[in-house]
Amino acid sequence: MSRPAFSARKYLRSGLKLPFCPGCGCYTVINCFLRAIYELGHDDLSGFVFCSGIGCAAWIPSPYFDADSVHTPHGRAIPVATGIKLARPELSVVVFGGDGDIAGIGCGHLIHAARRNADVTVIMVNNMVYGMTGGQVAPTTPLGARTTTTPMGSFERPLDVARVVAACGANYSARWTTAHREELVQAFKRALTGRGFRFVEVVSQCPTNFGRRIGKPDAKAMLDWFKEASVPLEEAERLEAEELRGRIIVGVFADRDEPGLLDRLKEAYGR
Ligand SMILES: Cc1ncc(C[n+]2csc(CCOP(=O)(O)OP(=O)(O)O)c2C)c(N)n1
Ligand code: SF4
Ligand SMILES: [Mg+2]
Repeated sequence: MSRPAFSARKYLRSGLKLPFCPGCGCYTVINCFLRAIYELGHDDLSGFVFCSGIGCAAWIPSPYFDADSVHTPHGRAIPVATGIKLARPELSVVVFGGDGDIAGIGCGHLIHAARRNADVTVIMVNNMVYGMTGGQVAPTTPLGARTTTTPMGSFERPLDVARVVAACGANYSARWTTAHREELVQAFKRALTGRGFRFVEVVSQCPTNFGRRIGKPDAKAMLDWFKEASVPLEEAERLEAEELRGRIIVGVFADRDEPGLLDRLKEAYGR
């Protein structure tokens, strides 16, 4: 008997309505992630544990995925996920979080989990602001962008999160946008297999609390911007810093198969 066609509903709890605003990029993240799960041959989410902190993106897995999940305090999902993986190595542990959660308040955990090559997958939805709390400036806000707390434009340079994670020693780090659906599915599939720390940054639209303040009031305007601004990593490496201003560098920043934290522990303690 052939396998039924992909349906995201199959992996979601019935009777619950997703909480995101119309046009939010979180819908695309969910769809691409569940498609990756399907394409990897999983007919349900048994064998997975999802971990998330606080923020709109942190609501992606729980309670909506029909799976075991944990909510942690803001920024603390990665250490909790690492602990789950160490206690139950047979489970696949996946963190979902926003840019504020993962690269702001939780940045120390991110860096050290990447350094340790902890055997978890982290999906960071980068909407460039603190979306849930109204659109305040975040460590990922583009230079000059208007937010509620930078009405004259952000005067700080954004953190290049996927590059930092790669530099810290993670086995896999990639960045795509919600306008790159097929690339996202492939990146999620890669991140869900193998060992060590695997990180996918998804540049995503928040029309409600960011787009409308920068003259891109709906999902289409934001997706058009992502398409125009994206530049593949290989091409970006040939461009000058000034030419890269305002561009979104997409691609794979690290893809290796070094021993993960579990392998290192086994090596050190013999079990
Ligand atoms: C310790 C702590 N500090 C601050 C907050 C308030 N808070 C809730 S969500 C949030 C921002 C979330 O931003 P991000 O992680 O980017 O997620 P988004 O909503 O943009 O998806 C903040 C600061 C909190 N809940 N806990
Ligand atoms: S506030 Fe922004 S990130 Fe949050 S659900 Fe609405 S569109 Fe999405
Ligand atoms: Mg955010």
